[in-house]
This record gives sequence, C-alpha cells and structure tokens, in this order.
Amino acid sequence: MKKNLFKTMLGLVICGAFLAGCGNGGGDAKADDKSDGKVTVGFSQLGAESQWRTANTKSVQDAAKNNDKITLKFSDAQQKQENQISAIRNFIQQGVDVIAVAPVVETGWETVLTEAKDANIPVILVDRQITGKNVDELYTSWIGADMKEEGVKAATWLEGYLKEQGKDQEQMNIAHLQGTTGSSAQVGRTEGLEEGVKANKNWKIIEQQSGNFTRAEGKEVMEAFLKSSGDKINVLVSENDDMTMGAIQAIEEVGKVPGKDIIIISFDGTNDALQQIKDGKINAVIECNPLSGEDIMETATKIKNGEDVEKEVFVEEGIFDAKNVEENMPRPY
Ligand code: GYE
Repeated sequence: MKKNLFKTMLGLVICGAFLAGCGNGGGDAKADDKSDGKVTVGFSQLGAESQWRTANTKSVQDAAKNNDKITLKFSDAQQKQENQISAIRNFIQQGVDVIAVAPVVETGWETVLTEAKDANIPVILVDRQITGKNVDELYTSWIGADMKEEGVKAATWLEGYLKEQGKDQEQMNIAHLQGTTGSSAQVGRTEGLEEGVKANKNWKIIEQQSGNFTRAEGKEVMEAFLKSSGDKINVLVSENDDMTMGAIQAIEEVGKVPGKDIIIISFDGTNDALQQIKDGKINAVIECNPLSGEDIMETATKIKNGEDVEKEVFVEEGIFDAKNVEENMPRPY
C-alpha cells in the first residue's frame, strides 16, 4: 500500500557516508553513539493553515505513535520561517537523531541546515523543497509532491474540459489565487499553470495574488478579484482547497454560480472539496497527498541505521472531477 505512494526515485544517498560527516569532516556518526535502535525525530511543521496541513501533521504523529522505536518532538511554526529556524536550533541542542522539516518558503535555509550538518544531524525535507547554493548537500532525503507537475495538470485538465464544452476557441480570463508567496508549492504550481497559459493564446491571467493557503484570505482575495474584474472572470485557479472554499463563498455572495459562471480548479483533494465537485461547484481538483508520516519514519529509521535512502521521493497523485468523484469518496482527510 505504502509503496504505491512512490512514483519515482531519484538518486541514492549513502547515509553512512553522510553520517560520518562526509565532506564536512565532522566527528563520529550519531548512529554510532546509541545502540538501542530508538530514533528521536524532531519535526518542524510549518503551520496549521489548511486541512491538508492538519492531515499531514496527523499522519506524522500517528506514524510516530504506532512505532515504538520512534520518539517524536513536534513543533508548529505558525507559517513563520523564523520559528522554524529556532525549532531546528532547539532540536540540534537537544541532540535529536534526525531533523524533519516542512519548509514554509524555499529560500533562507543554508545557515541553519549547515548548523545541523556540523552537528552531524541528518535532515529530511517534508512536502516542500528548498533552493540556494549547494543546498543539496544540506539534506539527506526529500519526501513530497511534484508541485510544477500539479500546475501542468491543472492547465492540461482545463484544455480538455474546454474542448469537451466546445469552448476551446473562446477567450478565457483566468483569476489565479496563489499559495504562500515563495513556497515551493506556490512556485511550482504557478510555473506549471503559466506554461499552460503561454501555450494557449486565448488564455490570459487577469488577476493573480496570494491568499496564503488559508480559507479566510482566499475569500478576501477573491472578493477583491470580483470587485476589480467581476464579469470578466471565466476561470478560477486556486492553489489549495481551503482558499477555494473561501473563494466559493465570495462568488456566491455576489450572486454568481461557482462551477458554472466561473470554472473552478483547485489543488489538494480534501473530502470537502470532493463534495463540492459532487455539488457542481468545483470542476476539478488536482490531488496532493499529505499522508507521508510512515515514509518519514521509515526514512528516519534507515538513516539512523546507516542504510541507503532515496534522495527524492515523489508521492503519486491523480485528478478528481465529475467523472470520477463518486468512486473516490469518502476521502481520508
Ligand atoms: O497544498 C496546502 C498547504 O505544501 C503541498 O500547503 C502543500 C500545500 C497544500 O497549506 O493546502
């Protein structure tokens, strides 16, 4: 079951080498220090901004609870990078075996992750990715989704849908609700969508702003879109289900019919969002899978034991729309 989550595996990392301070000259491996087989994982979760995030946190906590070899230290950063940096420093001070972090934004991790490396504590990136000079050397494994591919899927789905509706030659004005600015989820999904817009000469993004992945901000930003572009909007692409829920409320409040007057594409695949597909208010949801807890614990354990792990693990994902929604409900989150 769990193996089905894996789509692609890229590269191998020899953890033993990493733990021995490979390229960094840093002392004895943590794995050699203790022999009780127990693994202490410090997890810096970025926040609790969405249903996806809540499901991800629960998955991590349940996986730790169900594994008597794992001790989990959990910290919620409330969507603030500085809180994540302090949490990581705390984990280093406590001498955890492995640090897992879901990075709120892509940049600005070099200093603190170098501190972890200098302390010989391996790092697992969860969900989102990081960028910067030589950052590949600062983590052992990343487990998450291909965000750009998700954006591409949104555009491809829209092409197909418009063809089916006989609307592929019409002008399509797109309002684009983005996730947290500078997060790899926002950057990737935006890149994928914008490629699709470039390839379709009759599509245009007429509104684009972040709603920070929350329902409240999604509603607020959609209200602003409707105020300035009102009747011109044909399509809403919203980078997560929570913002989409808020946007639907805003659309209904101005007397428009979501899913009909405005085609709506969302990301994640919560049960609430699939219910909205059933109700005709959302046209498609690009799945993003938050259930990575067991994979994180398995990877942490392998790292502690000096076994090989994959450098990048992509989670497998689908697309939900009116054609397959019934067979995919209820959702686990
Ligand atoms: O889509 C959103 C959450 O990084 C993939 O973050 C994750 C995104 C997810 O807040 O709901």
